[in-house]
Amino acid sequence: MHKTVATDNAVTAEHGFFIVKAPYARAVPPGQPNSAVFMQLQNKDRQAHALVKAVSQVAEVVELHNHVNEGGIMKMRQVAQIDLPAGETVELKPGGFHIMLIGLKQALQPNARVDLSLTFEEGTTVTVTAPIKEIVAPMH
Ligand SMILES: [Cu+2]
Repeated sequence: MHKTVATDNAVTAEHGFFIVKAPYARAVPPGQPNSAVFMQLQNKDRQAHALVKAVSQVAEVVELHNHVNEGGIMKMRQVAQIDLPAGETVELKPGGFHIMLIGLKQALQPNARVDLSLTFEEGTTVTVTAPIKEIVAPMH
């Protein structure tokens, strides 16, 4: 069972233990190869889970990323999974965890949408539609 509802400009998708709140993709001009998607991931279960995979038609490759501080410089790196502690909400945001879109097949223009499917370690897949927004922050 999967449902998607739009409330207050924040699209929410829910499936099994997982609620995806307020997903959005970063707008990028034509010719820009990469972008990122952010959201809040809530784990309703009493056990820890993890996001292990994301897929989207808009990019050649989709990776899970985090930012790490290396000698005072923030660098992003791929991670195998994004841990979701029991009962908690983890925020994917600029400068932290994000879903990286690499090799965009199309420009991501404000007010359009990106469809994304998220797969969790126990097998659940949640389909999310993320509005595209302009973001001022310098990092993915
Ligand atoms: Cu990244």
